Amino acid sequence: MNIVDIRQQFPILDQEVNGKPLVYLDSSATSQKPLKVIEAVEKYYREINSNVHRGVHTLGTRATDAYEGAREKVRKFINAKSTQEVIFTRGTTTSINTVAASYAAANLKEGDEIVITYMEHHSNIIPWQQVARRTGAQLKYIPLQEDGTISLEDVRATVTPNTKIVSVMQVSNVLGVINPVKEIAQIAHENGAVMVVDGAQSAPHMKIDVQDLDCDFLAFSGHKMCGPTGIGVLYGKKHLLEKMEPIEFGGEMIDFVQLYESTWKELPWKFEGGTPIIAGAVGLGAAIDFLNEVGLDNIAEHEHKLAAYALEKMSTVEGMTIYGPLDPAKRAGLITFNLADVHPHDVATVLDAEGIAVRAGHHCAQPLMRWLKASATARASFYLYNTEEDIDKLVEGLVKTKEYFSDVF
Ligand code: 7TS
Repeated sequence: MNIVDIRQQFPILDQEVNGKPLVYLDSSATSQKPLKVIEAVEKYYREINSNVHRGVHTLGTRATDAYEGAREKVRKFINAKSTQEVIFTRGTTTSINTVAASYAAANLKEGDEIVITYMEHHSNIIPWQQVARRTGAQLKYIPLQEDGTISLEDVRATVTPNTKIVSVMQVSNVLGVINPVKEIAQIAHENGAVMVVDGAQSAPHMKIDVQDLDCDFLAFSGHKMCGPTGIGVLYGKKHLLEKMEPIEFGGEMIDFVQLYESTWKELPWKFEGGTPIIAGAVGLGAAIDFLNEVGLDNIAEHEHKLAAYALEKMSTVEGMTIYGPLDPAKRAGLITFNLADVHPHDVATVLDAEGIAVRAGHHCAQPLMRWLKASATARASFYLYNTEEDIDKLVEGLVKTKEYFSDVF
């Protein structure tokens, strides 16, 4: 599929915002949705909608097949051994909270350690703070190098035989760095810890093979990878998930219910209490078909080129500070920046008037913002539908912003 065909799949891109053609550079927050996904969700509601795993009627069977078919697509997408290892959740946040509330709460005690990094998203910090508080375990941070990357020496120095959980993002939503999670998983395992990977910013953009990474858990969100909001995935190794208790109890997840005790369904359903996110899963399945059709390697290459182009062009704007490594080889497709003393919200407002959507704020990474010594930053993030022309418009917009706030230069 060439870029014209790809863009045609995204009807939302074909509109004017504030009288200018929309330039959408906020895909790290949420991606746009291709027709394939919109149509799959519509077809589900028009033709299939019914509850799953319950009735014997035909629509119920079709809905169950569609839901479980989506699970198989996810399994293949991440190369899990079995669909029993693929749990549908609301998104990355719920997936990480499930590991913290179920696995960590049951297995951690005083003296144990949980290791994360300074660059984590709040949803990979707060669940661990909470479980550390409840169990008496200690939360430790792997420091960052000057350019925002992680060194394996620092990982080795932080992870000890007392470490029970290591949880790291594969791609940073602020620095754009790609972390060596496979090597970190190996260090975690040498110390007897389990490895959790936050794949929110990697699963949409690069091929992930959970068996090759040898991670114990992987969390990601459908809405960042062309799928609907409200659906996400928790992958876990079967032998770990089998020993874990569900965190939501009710319909769908039980086997037998007695008056005073109950037993659970087998994996993965014991973690999917209540009516599941059926249309969301169907939409995610269609998103995976779409991403496979374009090719994850092609998407990664396209974004890599865009990031290299953006780094080069944006660096020419006077007063520009770019966060994270300047070597494009170390980065994924997003660039976080500040323009002299102009507040990032002002940058985003001027760009919005030009039809350009970027994000401004702390990007749910306040500890990292403090490490960067920035109270807030602006961020442009790219996906398969972005072009060099989008980046040219961003740079033009930034020059305009600079002129607009010329008194601070
Ligand atoms: N982890 C990372 C690395 C993320 O970037 C995000 C969302 C999450 C977890 C949480 O995902 P959710 O789908 O459960 O909300 N990141 C962003 C962002 O960068 N801007 O808006 C949301």
